[in-house]
Formats: sequence, structure tokens, C-alpha cells
Amino acid sequence: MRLAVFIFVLAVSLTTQALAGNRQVELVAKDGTYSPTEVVMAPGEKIDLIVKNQGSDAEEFESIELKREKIVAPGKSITVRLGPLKAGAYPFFGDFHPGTAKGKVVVKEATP
Ligand SMILES: [Cu+2]
Repeated sequence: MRLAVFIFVLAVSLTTQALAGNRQVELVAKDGTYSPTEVVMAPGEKIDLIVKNQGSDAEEFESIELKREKIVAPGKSITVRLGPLKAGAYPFFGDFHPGTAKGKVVVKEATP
């Protein structure tokens, strides 16, 4: 009986992990700014970057290095799947506010 309970709990936790999928990282776009300006991930990791536009006009998340370009309407959010990536820095910007909306994805080993 105890074993059955253990197996059930194990099955539930594995299912939860599978459904949860990639780590989610939030990036807020607001009136020509990004916050945070640095998104850190580990080499080989896959993340879902949730870009939320809390500003009053549209933004376009864009990165040449990451090969991504996606419009996010005001008050909406988009999901940008990233990774696996090699160690390095991958700049991104807001194509509708290229002068001010800037940031980078930094891929590095976690420091213990
Ligand atoms: Cu663009």
C-alpha cells in the first residue's frame, strides 16, 4: 500500500514537471524600455521568455543574434522560445523603440 502511494506521488510529480515545460522568464516592455535588461540562462537550457507589454503602444521584440522578431500589442504578452544556446551574449531590442528598448540574453554557467 505504501509503495502504491509512493508510485502515485512520483507519477503526479513527473506529470506536473512535464506539463510545466520550460522555465518561464518574464520580460516587461513598457513605452520604449525593457525590464530587466539582462536575461540569464544556462548553456543548453530552454526557456519561455514571456514578453509583456505594459506600455501604451506596440513593441516588437527583435534580435538578430537570436533570430527572433515578434510584435506584442499593448496590454498583451507573447511567448518567445529560446535555447538551447551556447555561452555568450545575445542582444535584443524593441524595433519600434530601437534607441531606448535594449537588452541582452546572457548564456553562462550558474556560479555556485
Ligand atoms: Cu522588426
